[in-house]
Amino acid sequence: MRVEIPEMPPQAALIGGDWLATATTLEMEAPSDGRVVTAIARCQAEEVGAAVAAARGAFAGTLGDWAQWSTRRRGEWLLTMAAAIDADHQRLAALECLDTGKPMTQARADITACARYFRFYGGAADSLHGETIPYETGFTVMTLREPFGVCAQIIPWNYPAQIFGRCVAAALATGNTVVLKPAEDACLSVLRLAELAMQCGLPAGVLNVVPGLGREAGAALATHPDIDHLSFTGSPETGTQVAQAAAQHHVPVTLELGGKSPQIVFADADLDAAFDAVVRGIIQNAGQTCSAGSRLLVQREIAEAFTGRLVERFAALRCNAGDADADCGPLINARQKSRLEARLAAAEADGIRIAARGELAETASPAGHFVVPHLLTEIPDGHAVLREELFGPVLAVQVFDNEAEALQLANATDFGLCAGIWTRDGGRQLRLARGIRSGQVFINNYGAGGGIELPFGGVGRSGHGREKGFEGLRSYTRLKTVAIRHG
Ligand code: TXE
Repeated sequence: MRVEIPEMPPQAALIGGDWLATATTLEMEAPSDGRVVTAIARCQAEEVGAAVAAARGAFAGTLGDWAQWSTRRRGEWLLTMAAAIDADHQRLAALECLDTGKPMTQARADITACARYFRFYGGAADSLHGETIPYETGFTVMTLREPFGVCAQIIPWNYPAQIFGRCVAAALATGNTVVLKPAEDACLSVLRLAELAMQCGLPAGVLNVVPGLGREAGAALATHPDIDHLSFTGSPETGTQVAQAAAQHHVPVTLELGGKSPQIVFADADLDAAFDAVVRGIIQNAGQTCSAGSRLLVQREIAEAFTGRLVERFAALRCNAGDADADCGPLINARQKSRLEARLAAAEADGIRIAARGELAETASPAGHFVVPHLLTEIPDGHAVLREELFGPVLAVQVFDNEAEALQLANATDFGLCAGIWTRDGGRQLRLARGIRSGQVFINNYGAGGGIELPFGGVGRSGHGREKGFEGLRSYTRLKTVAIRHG
């Protein structure tokens, strides 16, 4: 079923409660067929400066006093926003599907998740508290959890609505104000969400959105001297740049930089359940998921049979436009497509076997940025396809003999975001869960990013800091210790 073209959001930036046009705009292409569907504002340093000033004013200043709203009142606002997202579900999902090219079913799941972030953090807003600390006689010591102030948020194109929910809901629930720079490749759902936030009565300046290019609006935001916190989701290279910029002003940074996550399947596992999760973990959003299970480690006894099943399944996977709701949509743009194709060609030239390829549907547009799913086997140890994030529907298979080898292979990457362990052996589950170097471990399931409630973030090249769940709420506050000597 084709999805109707939704009404487009404003071609402007949201600054201080007003939608402001910029001198120039950026055309937005649909990745499924290359059609220009609308344009977005192209903010420069001047607009970013105005947005930061508005966020400062709304935090506690000329524009308002968001930080002084009671936690209950802020929570209620978030719940109102969650209901507005639900009411706008069809339009938001259609925008997300068109803009990212992801299958409509996935786009719908993303909008549902976005609403859940607002509902979860709306409910949690008045449950976060400091502590009292036993100290010397005659003292009472307590900790206060305070908002940072102005939070800068730079988000990517792979899950615009979900990441908006994850970052904005947690920051607002804790009393911060926000300047958000969405990705130039996909941000239509974000602009619509910002429109909804204003319709739900969010005070002017509490949320500001400055669309534009990374090297212009993004760099201006990361280097701005008046931000108090920076949260970035994207590539390790850009993550390094923004963290260096923030360090100039001693601004704390949360970095979520992707991964090279393994799924480890032992011979004693529920192999049907593992099989489905392994396939889903890599084709979701055409593999453009930070938590994609892009490596399969499979025990030798079952390797041939398990891989044989994967060959059949991969050959049957279909790619098509987002609204055709196939197994995979396109990649986000021509650059990501040619980057992935070059890596696949290099892998083949290095003798890696392409054991199976999916197919492009006959109705798919030749102008879409499609790369069909690939299953790679016979990979030399340490090859780039085992270490680098390919960000496409490509599963790299390795075979292991025993638990020790599985652990060594799982940790043989600089990334460390997620891992899946499939075994019925309880001792092995716990040994591996402890031994694996990653922010999340799933045993006999693979959450592909995990739920809203589960703390999420990486180690090593995957970044640092935690978002989602209560931990995400804490990470948008800083602790103040108050020591009272009363005798
Ligand atoms: O990322 P960038 P790209 C990984 C994935 C992908 C690769 C490249 O491996 O193949 O990164 O994608 C903004 N100052 N991930 O080039 O450049 C940019 O506008 C400030 C993993 O799209 O990191 C966008 O809003 N900001 C990932 C955001 O940074 C800058 C999601 C991400 O873009 C900037 C996306 C600058 N100098 C890609 N340059 C994940 N963790 O899920 C760019 N930006």
